[in-house]
Amino acid sequence: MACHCIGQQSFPSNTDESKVQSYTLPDVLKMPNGKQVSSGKEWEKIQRPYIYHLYEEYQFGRFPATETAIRFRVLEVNQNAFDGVATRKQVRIYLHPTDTTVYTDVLMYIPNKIKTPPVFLGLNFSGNHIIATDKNIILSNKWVFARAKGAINNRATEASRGTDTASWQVRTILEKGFALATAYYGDFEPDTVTGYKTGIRTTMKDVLNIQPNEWTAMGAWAWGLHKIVDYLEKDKSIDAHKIALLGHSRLGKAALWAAASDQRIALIISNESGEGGAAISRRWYGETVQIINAKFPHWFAASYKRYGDSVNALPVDGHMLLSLMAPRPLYVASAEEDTWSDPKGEFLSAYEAGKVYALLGKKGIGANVMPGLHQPVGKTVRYHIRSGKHAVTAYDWTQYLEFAARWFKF
Ligand code: GTR
Repeated sequence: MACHCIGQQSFPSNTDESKVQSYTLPDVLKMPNGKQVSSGKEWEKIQRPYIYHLYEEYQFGRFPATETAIRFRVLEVNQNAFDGVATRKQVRIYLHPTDTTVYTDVLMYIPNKIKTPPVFLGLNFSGNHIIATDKNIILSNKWVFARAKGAINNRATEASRGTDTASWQVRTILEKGFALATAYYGDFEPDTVTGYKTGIRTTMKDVLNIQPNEWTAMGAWAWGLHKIVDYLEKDKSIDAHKIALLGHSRLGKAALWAAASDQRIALIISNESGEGGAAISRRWYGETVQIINAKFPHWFAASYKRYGDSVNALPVDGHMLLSLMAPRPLYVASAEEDTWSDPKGEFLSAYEAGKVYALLGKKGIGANVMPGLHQPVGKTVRYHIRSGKHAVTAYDWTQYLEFAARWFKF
């Protein structure tokens, strides 16, 4: 047993499969009245909203019910990006009706050869400028982590450009005929305990009719994606019916919550989203509810913290979050060395969510036996585990592009 220290306190964490105790998952098809869901209609009308609200109550906080209209300004368009392969577009989305300092900048690359292509959407970790070496990407001037590459005094510098190209594989995405849209998650809320004070949970609270403590940083990032989808629906250069949302790690958790909250997102990819994302919390392996709440108290609802040492009583678990993606195509991926995210827990969760997909006439992952490395399994719900560490790699992108191409008949 390894002990994970946060400040003076240490929390137990485990990576020994033989020490994982048995657990019982909440039955995703058991309705509040005790009966089993027996039709797709019952799922849509009763069970899905019920599970969604459990997530609002116990994990992510309330998702703003007040819809707002966005305004946007195209800051820049250039048809010669990536040696003429793509059009680069940078769009500022104003989130607040009057305060023009509340915005997110979306960077898009759209393949020139394809008319209204499907689009991959994903938040990035420290500014749009990290995803490609393209010098024309506007350098974010928002707060970033001190550890972000090239950062000085928590701000990006020229040295920050192109520091995460490996995670984005833009050229490959374009070659396969997809567009890409990305924005910095810190545009919505800086990822710190006090980040809400300068983020949209404060700046938008009167517009959205929600107090900062009624929702969470994860909720803010998910809502940010929701607003980008509003924009994509207005952008005639891409097909907004074919939005594939990809999220890695903490942004995988945010992506799952965004897709649970916004069904315009047509396809979802959880890349190593781990605890609080795809993984099964009841499995004592890797990160735990207790650890994640101690380390990142701003990510989740206060009620989630009550389950740190009684995880078996938690009304939700990863398979229920994944079931909120149904019937949309869902890809869950793990990495062998990423034990912190609990690959087996991610797999089992994807497998379990298959019950809801089956109810809706879709095929999940057939067997509950984990596949070997680099052997993707499943149809509408797909899963792979690859060798290597916690990251988004070229291998992952190859699978996601193939998956999206198949589902978008593209
Ligand atoms: C870790 C955290 C994980 C995961 C990861 C990341 O520190 O414990 O839940 O979200 O960060 O986002 O890279």
